[in-house]
Amino acid sequence: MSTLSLFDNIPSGVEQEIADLRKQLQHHNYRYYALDDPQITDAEYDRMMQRLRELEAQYPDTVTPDSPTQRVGAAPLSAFQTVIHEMPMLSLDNAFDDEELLAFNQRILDRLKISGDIEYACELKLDGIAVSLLYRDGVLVRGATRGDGTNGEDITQNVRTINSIPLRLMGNGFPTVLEVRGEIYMPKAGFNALNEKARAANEKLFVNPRNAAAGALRQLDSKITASRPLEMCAYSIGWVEGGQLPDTHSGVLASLKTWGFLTNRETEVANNIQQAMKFYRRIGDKRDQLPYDIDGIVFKVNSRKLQEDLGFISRAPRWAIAYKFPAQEESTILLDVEFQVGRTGVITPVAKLKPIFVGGVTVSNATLHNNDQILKLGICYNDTVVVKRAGDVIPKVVAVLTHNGGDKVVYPKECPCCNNELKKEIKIKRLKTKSNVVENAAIYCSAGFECRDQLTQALAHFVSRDAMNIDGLGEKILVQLVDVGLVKSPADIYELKKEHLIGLDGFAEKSAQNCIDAINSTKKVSLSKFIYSLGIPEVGQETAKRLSDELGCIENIIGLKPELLTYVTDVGSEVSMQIYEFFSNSDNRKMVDDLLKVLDVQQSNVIGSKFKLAPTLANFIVKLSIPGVAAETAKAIAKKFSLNDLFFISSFELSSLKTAKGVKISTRAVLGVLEFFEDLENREYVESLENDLKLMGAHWDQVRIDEENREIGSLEGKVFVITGSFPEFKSRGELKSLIEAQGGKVSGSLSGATSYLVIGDGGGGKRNDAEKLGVPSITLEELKKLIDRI
Ligand code: 9MJ
Repeated sequence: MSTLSLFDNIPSGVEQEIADLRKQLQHHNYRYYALDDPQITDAEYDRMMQRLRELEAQYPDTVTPDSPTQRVGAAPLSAFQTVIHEMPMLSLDNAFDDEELLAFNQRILDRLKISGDIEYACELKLDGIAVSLLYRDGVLVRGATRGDGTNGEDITQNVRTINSIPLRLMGNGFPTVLEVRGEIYMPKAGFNALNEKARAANEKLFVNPRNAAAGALRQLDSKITASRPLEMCAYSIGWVEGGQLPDTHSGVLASLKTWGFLTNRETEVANNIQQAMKFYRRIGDKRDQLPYDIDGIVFKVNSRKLQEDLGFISRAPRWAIAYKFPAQEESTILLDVEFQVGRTGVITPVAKLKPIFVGGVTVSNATLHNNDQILKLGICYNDTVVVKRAGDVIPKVVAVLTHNGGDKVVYPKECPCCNNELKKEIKIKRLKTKSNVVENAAIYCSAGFECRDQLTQALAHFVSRDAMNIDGLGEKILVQLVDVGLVKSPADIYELKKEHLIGLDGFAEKSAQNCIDAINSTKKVSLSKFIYSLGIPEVGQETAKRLSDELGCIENIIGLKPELLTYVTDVGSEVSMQIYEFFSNSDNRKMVDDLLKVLDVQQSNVIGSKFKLAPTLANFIVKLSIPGVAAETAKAIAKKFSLNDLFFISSFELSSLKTAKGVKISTRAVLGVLEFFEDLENREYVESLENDLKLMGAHWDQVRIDEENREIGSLEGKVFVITGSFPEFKSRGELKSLIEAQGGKVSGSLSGATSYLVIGDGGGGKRNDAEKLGVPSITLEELKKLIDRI
C-alpha cells in the first residue's frame, strides 16, 4: 500500500510527480518564453503538460492557481474590480529631439548639483499596455491595469493566461511582497495572424497591435484572452516588502530575469547621455525589423539612489524620459481615390491624401489595398483617416476616424484603362484536393496584354534590374512602344530593330543602337531570372530561385500540380496555386513559348535532391487535406499502409491505428480517409499526383531504394540540435522536417549523442555547451552542404 500525503486519497508518489511536472514545466516555459532558448521540443513539453492535466483531473484537490495548467482561462467575470495601486503608476515625460534629451540630462545634473556623466539604463519603449503584477511569497496574486495611475482594474484572470508571466517566481532572493511592472504587448507576427483569422471570418480587423493587446486584456472572459498571442516584458518594480533589491536599475532587471520574467534583450547601460543617443539611433534604424512595435526609447537614471534623490514631478519621475520616434500613424483627409491597374490586372485603390508628415516623410498617396478593405472601412471621400507608414513599407490607410459628409468610395465597374468589364477574382484558394472554393477580394481586369496598363506594367517588370535587366527601356519608352503597336508581349522586345527606336522620343542613332545591344546582351539568361521576369503573382526572386534550383527546367514547373509544387522549399499552398494558375492560362503559356523561342534560358533539366527527398507518404497524405488528418495521423497511416492500401481500406483497419503518442486516430480522420478515397475523382487525382512524382524520381519508394544504394539520406543516423532562429524557414519545424527528410533526427537537448549543433541567428549561447561535449557546431549553410554531399 502506498503512503498517503497531505491530501486524502492521493498517493504521495503522485503528489511528487505533480510537483516535479510543475517544476519542469515552469522551467521549460521560462526557457521558451523568457530566454527564447528552449531545451526540449514542443512535443515533449506538450506530453508533460498532458500528463499533468491527466493527474490533476484525476486528483482535482491538487490543482493550485499557480499550476502551469491554469493558463487556459477561468469562468467569465461580470465586471472588473477596482484596484488601488499601493504606489502610483507613473507616466513618462517625453523628448522629441536631441535638444530636449540634452535638457533632461542637464536638469538632472543641476538638480543633483553634480557635473560629469550620468549612467542611464536604455530600454525600448514597448507600445502596449502597462500593467502591475503583485507577488506574495513568490506567488502571483494580482494583476492590474495602470488605469489613471492610482486606480486600475483587476485583470488577474487575464494576466494568468500569458505564458511569459510567471505564476510563481523562480529562484530565490525575491522580496516577500513584490510588485513588478511592465508592458503587455502583442508581437507583430501574432497580430498579423490574428487579423488574418479575423479577415477570414469576416470580422472587424484590429487597427494595430496595441489596440489588439488592449482589447485582449479588456475581456471579461479570460478564455478569450488566453487565445490571444500576448507577451509581457518586465521593466520596473513598484511596491516591495521584506527584501532587498540591487542598487541599480539594470541590476533590478537582471534580478527580474532570474525570477522568471521576460526582460527586453536590447536593454543596455549607457555611460553617458551621448552613448544613450547612439543607442536611440541604432535602435531607430532597426525599429521595423523588431518583432514588436516600439514608439521610442526610455532612458532611466541607472542608480536607484540617484533616482530616489531626484524624485517625481506631478505624475512622472524626474529620473526617466521617453525619447519618442517619429509617429508611424497620423490622421489626415482623404481627398480622392485613384484606381490603378497592376501588372496582373488587379485593380488597386490608391488614396490621395492631404499631405501629412508620418514615419519621417511627407505622404500624399497611400494604398487602400482592395475592395474588401474599402468595404470594411466603409470609407467615404473627405473622411478623416489614419495613415500608417512603417519603415520603407508603402503607406496604408488603416482606419477611418470620422465621416465628414462625403460620398461612399465605390469600385468602378469597368477597367479605368481599357473599359473592359471588371471581374471579381474567384480563386480556388485551397488546392484541388481541398474542395471548398473561397472568394478572393481582388477585383481585376481580365483583358491581359490587351489592356495597355497591364502590358506596360508587365513589360516594366520584365525589363527591370532584378529581372532581365535591360538598360534603356524606361517606362516612358515602353509606353511609346506599346502605343505604336511595336510591342504586344515581352518577346516582341527581342524583335525590335534600331530603326524602330529611332522614330521614338528620346532616341538618336547611337542611343537606339545601345538599346538594341542591351536587349541582345540579355538573351542568355538563368532559369531563375527568367521565372522571376515572367511576373507570376507572389513569385519573387527567392521563390524563382527555389523553383529553378529544385525543379531544374521550365518544363518541370509548367503543369506541375499545386500539391506537388508545395514540395518546393518555401512554396505554400497560396503561392503554388498562383504558379499553377499562371501556367494554366493560355495567354501566359503563349508568352512563355514565344520567349523560349527568342531567349537562351540556361536550364539544368535535373530535379534537385531537395525536391526528390521532400515527399514522404506521410506528408503526401497531409497534402490531401483530408478532414481530421494532420501530421501525426498521417504518419501513423503511412507507417502501416501504402498509398494503394488506402484505396481499399476498411474503417476497422483505420480505427485500430495509433499515433506515435499512443493515441487512437480520431473518428473524424477515419471517416475522412474513407470518404476521400471512396470518391473516384479523388482517387484518379491522387494517382496522377503519385505518377507525376514517379516520373520526377521523387516518389518515396524510389527515394527509399536510393537510400539503400546509399545515394540519398545523407543525414541517416545523425542527431541534430537546433538553436537560434532561421529566417529562411517559416518555423523551426520546417528545418526539422528538412533534416528528417534526409534521415536525420532532431533532439531538443544537447548530449554526447548529438552529432551536430545547428546554429541560427542569435543562437550562439549553446556553442560552449556543445564544445564541452565535443559536439561540432555548424551553420545552416554547412548543414546544406552536408545534405548536398550526396
Ligand atoms: C515601456 N513602455 O516599454 C517604462 N516602458 O518606466 C519602459 N515604460 C516606464 N519603461 C516607468 N521600458 C514608467 C514607465
